[in-house]
Amino acid sequence: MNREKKVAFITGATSGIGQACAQCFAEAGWALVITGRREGRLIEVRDQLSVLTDVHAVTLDVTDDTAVCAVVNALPDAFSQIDLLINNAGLALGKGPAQEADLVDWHRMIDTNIKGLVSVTHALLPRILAAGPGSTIINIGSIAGHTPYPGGHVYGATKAFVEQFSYNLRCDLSSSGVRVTDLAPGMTESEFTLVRMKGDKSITDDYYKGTRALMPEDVAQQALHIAQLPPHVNITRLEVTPLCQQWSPFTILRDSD
Ligand code: NDP
Ligand code: 8X3
Repeated sequence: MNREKKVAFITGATSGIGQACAQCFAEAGWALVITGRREGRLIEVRDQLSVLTDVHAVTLDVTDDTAVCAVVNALPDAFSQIDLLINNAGLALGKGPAQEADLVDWHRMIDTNIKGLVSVTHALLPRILAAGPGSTIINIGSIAGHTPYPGGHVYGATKAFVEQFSYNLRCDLSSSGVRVTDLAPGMTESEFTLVRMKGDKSITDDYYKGTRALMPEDVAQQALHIAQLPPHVNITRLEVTPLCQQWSPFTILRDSD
């Protein structure tokens, strides 16, 4: 492997935004560590991208902090210095009101979107610092971390954590030259809604029908832009939405409703 290549470590690279980031950074000449739980998908992505760059693919459930440490400790030498971490693995589960939500779903979102992201960051920080000035952490947040909506309850709250954690990390890391960004997309057409709706394809299709949502590649392009900026430039938060996604007026509940 050419050691001159920068290395990007991407969680959740088996579909959607993570997979698009893997493709985009491979095309830009970065070496990749790609992870995700679905081994078959991961191998497919690795095989597609290996023609473009050096790829180390390893199955990883980010909620398993022992596995996170094991994967990081076992990184091959050529991939051991991490210039970019994209903390992308995440999910929403359910979109009904809080009072009808399943506690198991709430815990899974917290375990994945908060605890998983924190575990991966903690395990990789020494290697990101070793990569030196200009290295970058991109945390995939969401507009849901900023804008409340019915059914957003724990999902939105996990993304608010991602935003604040990103800012606080930036405070501690900037003197080392490490940049941190909360990249916060809006509606992006991926497997996200299928997962959120527990495999209900008709709800998923209806959700995207008649829209021109962001595609995962649109978000990946933003990640590449952030990572390739000069080392003194830190995008703190980048919110990106499709043009078709718009704010609404406040809902006013009236006695007659
Ligand atoms: P996808 O469902 O297409 O991708 C999610 C990825 O996360 C998959 O690769 C999945 O891999 C991985 N993942 C989920 N749980 C775990 C886990 N426990 N351990 C490891 N990997 C896991 O959705 P998106 O690409 O849209 O979502 C990516 C990120 O973007 C998420 O953090 C999401 O919250 C965020 N986001 C999405 C938006 C959207 O509208 N789609 C908008 C704003 C933010 P596998 O199942 O193989 O483990
Ligand atoms: C997902 C974006 O608008 O579905 O993070 O909550 S949204």
